[in-house]
Amino acid sequence: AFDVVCLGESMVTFVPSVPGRLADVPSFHRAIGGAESNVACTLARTGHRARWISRVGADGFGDHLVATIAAAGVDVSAVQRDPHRPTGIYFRTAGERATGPEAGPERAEVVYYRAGSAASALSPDLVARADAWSGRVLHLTGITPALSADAMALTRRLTRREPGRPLVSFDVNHRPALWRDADPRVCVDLARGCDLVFVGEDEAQAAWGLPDADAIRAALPEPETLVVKQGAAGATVFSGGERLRVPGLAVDVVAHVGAGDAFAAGYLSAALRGLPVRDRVRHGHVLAAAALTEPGDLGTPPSRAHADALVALDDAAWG
Ligand code: KDG
Repeated sequence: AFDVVCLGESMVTFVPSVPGRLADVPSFHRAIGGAESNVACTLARTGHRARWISRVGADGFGDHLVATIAAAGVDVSAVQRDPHRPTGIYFRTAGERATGPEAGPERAEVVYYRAGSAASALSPDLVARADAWSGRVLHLTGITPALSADAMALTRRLTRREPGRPLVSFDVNHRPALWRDADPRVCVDLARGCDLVFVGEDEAQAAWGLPDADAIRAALPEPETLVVKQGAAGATVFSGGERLRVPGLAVDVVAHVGAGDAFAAGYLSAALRGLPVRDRVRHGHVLAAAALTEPGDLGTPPSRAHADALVALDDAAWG
């Protein structure tokens, strides 16, 4: 059995050679993106048995995704190839800096080419329950229900409370560009069916109009654990009736992309190892800090021993 099964769309992503508006970028280099496979790759690299379930086209981009994710040590045996639909791709701006002399008004731009992709056909009929349930944890995100009616139906099915299911983890991952024709508040209902939920305070405000951690907990009372990420302020975690604030590490942000996935992977890794809740959140912060300080979607996580050493630093180091 696997430690974690991550299900969702991955894309080939094109990272600009220079910062600035997409309109001005002359060239791009190829990388991979996909919130769920990012979590799977990071877990595999930190010593866990991870599986990624998805669909890709029978095309070169699909070959590249499957090969790259497999090379990270992730099981890809349940990934389907669709001869009729392409692999999704996307472009986004690079070089976003929150602090320092380069700080500017520049807004991140994201352009997806994923409508009608192979992964948008993910559906309850195409994903066997035995595969989705083949790990101790099933990790999903709020990106999948935004892909298509089929992918929404699949997410509904997998977030239904049923006897014998694994622990279901859900990262809200609000992507405004995917919710132009639908109401992202549906993710509140989906999250309520999960056991562990990750959400940014900023995205809960944007997607659901909920102002703070306590309002989010009030809307999501069912999950055993709710982790509300609060950027530089750290995170507030609600778990088994407890409410705990866990400050983060201060870093000079190079790019936010991928940090949420790294946080989820760090948290899940520590949870699988049976560490206490505070240290689960600290492991999330450590991996997020590593991702925030480099430009790609999927960074290189610190080793388990290195992360453990950072988590063990005394409170003064932790804001
Ligand atoms: O979490 C990072 C993701 O945004 C990126 O890798 C691509 O999955 C992705 C998406 O849908 O935006």
